[in-house]
Amino acid sequence: MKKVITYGTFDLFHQGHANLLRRAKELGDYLIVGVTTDNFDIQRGKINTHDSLMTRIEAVRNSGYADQVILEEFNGQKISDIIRYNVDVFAIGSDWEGKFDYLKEYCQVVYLPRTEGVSSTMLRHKNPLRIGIVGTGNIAGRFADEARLVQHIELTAAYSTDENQCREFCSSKCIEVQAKSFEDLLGACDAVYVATPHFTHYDYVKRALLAGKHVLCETPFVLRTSEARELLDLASEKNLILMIAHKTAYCPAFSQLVFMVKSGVIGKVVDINASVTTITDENSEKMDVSKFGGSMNENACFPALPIVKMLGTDFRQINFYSIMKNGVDIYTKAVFRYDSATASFQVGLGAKTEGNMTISGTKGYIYVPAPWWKTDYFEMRFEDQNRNRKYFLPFDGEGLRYEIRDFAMTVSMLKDSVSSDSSSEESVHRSIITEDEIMAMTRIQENYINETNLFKLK
Ligand code: C2G
Repeated sequence: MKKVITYGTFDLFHQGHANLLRRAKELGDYLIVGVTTDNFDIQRGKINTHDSLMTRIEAVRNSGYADQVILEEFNGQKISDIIRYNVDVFAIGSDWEGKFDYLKEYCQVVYLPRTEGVSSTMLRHKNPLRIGIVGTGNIAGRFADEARLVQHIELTAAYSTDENQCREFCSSKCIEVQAKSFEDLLGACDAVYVATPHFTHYDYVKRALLAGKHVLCETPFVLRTSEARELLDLASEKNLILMIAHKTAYCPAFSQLVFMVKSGVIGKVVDINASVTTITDENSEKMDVSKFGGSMNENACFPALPIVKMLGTDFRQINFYSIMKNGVDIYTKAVFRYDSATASFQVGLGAKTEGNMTISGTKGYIYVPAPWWKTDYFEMRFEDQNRNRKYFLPFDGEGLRYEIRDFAMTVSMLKDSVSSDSSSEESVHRSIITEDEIMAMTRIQENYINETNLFKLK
């Protein structure tokens, strides 16, 4: 029996995929199809997949050409599969011409003609999510660059109160509409990315939601729990997505770390410590007391995330110890008391610490080296060092592509659920950062602003 193998993502399964599988099957008697896992696609830089792995497998099965479907999970697996399944022919589309010649040592390699005029990319481009950006500073620039890598979205407009900065932004990032007002911006998009100074977030987010736009809001979201509650309720009432652009939450390694801790690999968590410090120019707006500057307002949302994710939102007390200068905290240490755990973090704009994170448990601990908020690697450590493990996951570029992808996917899932069941009043969508977690993180900020258990040091 002549065995043929081929691989692919098979996203939004189309005629090109079907033709490829038919031609591959015609090369032998038995066809094995390797479908890429989401993790493998992320690792090889393909972050725009629309369909879930199960949907993609189903589509390959339904084509009727595959005798066996396997998963492709890592680089180099093709060699191992060819040997393991005793494969005679490796087939792939001609867009890969020459790329898999190294497999000729193991079997025959055939590049099959690619079907012109159809591709998953084209299908994904059909109805892109049109995003408008408000605030055109540094973070918006990084966002625009990374958004290019996520294919089912389009940056259609930008708005800033600084007209010159906005003009330059639109021209350098190839954004067509330089909106004259925020209302103009709302008219040119389906969703808004809010990247303005944090004390303006509440107002922009509220106006965007009232206009029926989905929102991705930079961190810190808002500084008052009443504002957070109102905006979350407004989004749910209007059946819109409101997501926080906390890049750490969406990066693959951080998610894996959280799931591992929750599954009990280090036992019960007894303590978490994390720090984020950046030495900042004293004249920067980030140090301006009238603009809610300072280390806590600027940076606390980063270490607050792992604490509320892994210890929960029910902290009993937080003590803050701040070193002040010109009315803002240049360094703050926060110490949390939970019913049966402690946590602490250090944030600074005028002092530097090691930016690592340690999660301590009753069986072992997890260590994430600096900068832990851009997690791509962590270690699980035990008393018996033979059990220690290192985990490496992708974190490409600025890491914003993961949150942008998640936002686009969440909005598209919401749209799908609404169109498939127009009678349902509220559609189901999941969010990586839950409402409770958003409220708890805002409560931490609010406690600080209210000076609850705040000890100001000289
Ligand atoms: N294909 C085709 N015609 C198209 C589109 C795709 O013949 N119009 C072929 C591709 O050449 C590939 C297969 O369909 O052989 C699956 O394509 P993708 O889903 O885009 O997967 P790809 O990223 O090419 O994965 O390990 C993974 C493989 O290396 C290839």
